[in-house]
Amino acid sequence: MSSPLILIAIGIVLIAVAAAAVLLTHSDGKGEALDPPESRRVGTALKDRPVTSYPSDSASDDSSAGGLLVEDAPTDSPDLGVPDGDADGDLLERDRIDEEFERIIEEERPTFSGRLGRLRGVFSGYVGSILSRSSIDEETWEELEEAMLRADVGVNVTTELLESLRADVKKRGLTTPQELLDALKVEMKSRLAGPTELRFAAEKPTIWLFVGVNGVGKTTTIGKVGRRLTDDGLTVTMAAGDTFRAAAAEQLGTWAERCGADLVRGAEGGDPSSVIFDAVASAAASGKDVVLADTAGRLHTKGNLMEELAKVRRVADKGAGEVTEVLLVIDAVTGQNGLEQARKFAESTAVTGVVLTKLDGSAKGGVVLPIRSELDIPIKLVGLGESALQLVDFDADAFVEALFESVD
Ligand SMILES: Nc1nc2c(ncn2[C@@H]2O[C@H](COP(=O)(O)OP(=O)(O)OP(=O)(O)O)[C@@H](O)[C@H]2O)c(=O)[nH]1
Ligand SMILES: [Mg+2]
Repeated sequence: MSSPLILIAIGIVLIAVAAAAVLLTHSDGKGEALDPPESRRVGTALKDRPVTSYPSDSASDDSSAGGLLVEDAPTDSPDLGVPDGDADGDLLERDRIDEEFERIIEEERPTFSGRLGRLRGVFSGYVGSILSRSSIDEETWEELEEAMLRADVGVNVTTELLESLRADVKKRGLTTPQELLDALKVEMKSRLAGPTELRFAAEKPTIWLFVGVNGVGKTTTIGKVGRRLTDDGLTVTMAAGDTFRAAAAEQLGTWAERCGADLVRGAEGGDPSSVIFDAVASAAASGKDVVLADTAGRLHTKGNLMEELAKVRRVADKGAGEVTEVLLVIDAVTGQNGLEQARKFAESTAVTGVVLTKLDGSAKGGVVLPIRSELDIPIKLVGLGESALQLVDFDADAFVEALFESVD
């Protein structure tokens, strides 16, 4: 081979080697452009994640395994032999980002009217149609009735409320649909109004018991109430009175850890009364202000389970302090069945107030009207999401206004 040809061949080989070197650098996991470090990937994912969808992303039918709670479980996991160095750094970075993300979520303290979700504008279609009429006629009354039944106000209260409204219209000589709707709003607001504050015992500890059917949000509500109390500078003991499943105590433990509350738990399958009794004794001994007692979800139709609950309530009152609230947690999605739940739980545990959860996702909140007016139980709190701050005092005015609000 002549020397120019040799030179050209050497040149081609050199170019090929250089090209291969460049390709190798970009495909070995260290090249920025193709594969950024783990921490940066997490950061990007965090930024791209829509903040408002996080709570519902974590929703799960199996509450004990609910994404948010399990993700945030205490990090005292056993040593898995992960070498020190980058892996630890990445874990720390991920923890930091998770904490930051949670902080962003947590700062999202909702307003009552801001997150009424599907409840908002439940009546709005009817309102538009009623207002388009020139007078109050039979069809107007029919439309009002249909609107109220759809919002789960229930037949009894709807009939009774419309009858009293008819009398009012006659007595005050109301003629326009606008006057009629205004009168209906006033009537609904006054029927729903009631005390929302949670009462404290004269002597510590105050004991609040949370009861309700399965999966309505009892444990989550305890976590939120615990957060509210500790934010106010009070000290809290949580009692894991749901002894049905070990996971229930763990779920409560996660909430306790988050807000710096004590947790008292018993053996799985143990007597819930004694767990709560022990929690009250422990709270009294350490001077805690409030005991928040969880109970296992139970069907209101099961007599033996309702009796067990009556015993829990009696025993909780036996030691130091006093049970000043028995809060019945009702899922807004339940609709009319919520009334029956309230009736049965009130019979066995003298319910002092209702917590209506998941109102962020339901248009069926109207059941609070019969609960308030037929059973005379005040609606005290409303759950508007899954995270710690998404609990607000019930606001009758805002609730009724949301029902009537027009949504375009
Ligand atoms: N969207 C929404 N979800 C909620 C709310 N409150 C609770 N949840 C969710 O409802 C599910 C059940 O909540 P839990 O607190 O475990 O219910 P529980 O009544 O303790 O359930 P059991 O102990 O099994 O009877 C979980 O996924 C919660 O995150 C709320 O106000 N809004
Ligand atoms: Mg629970």
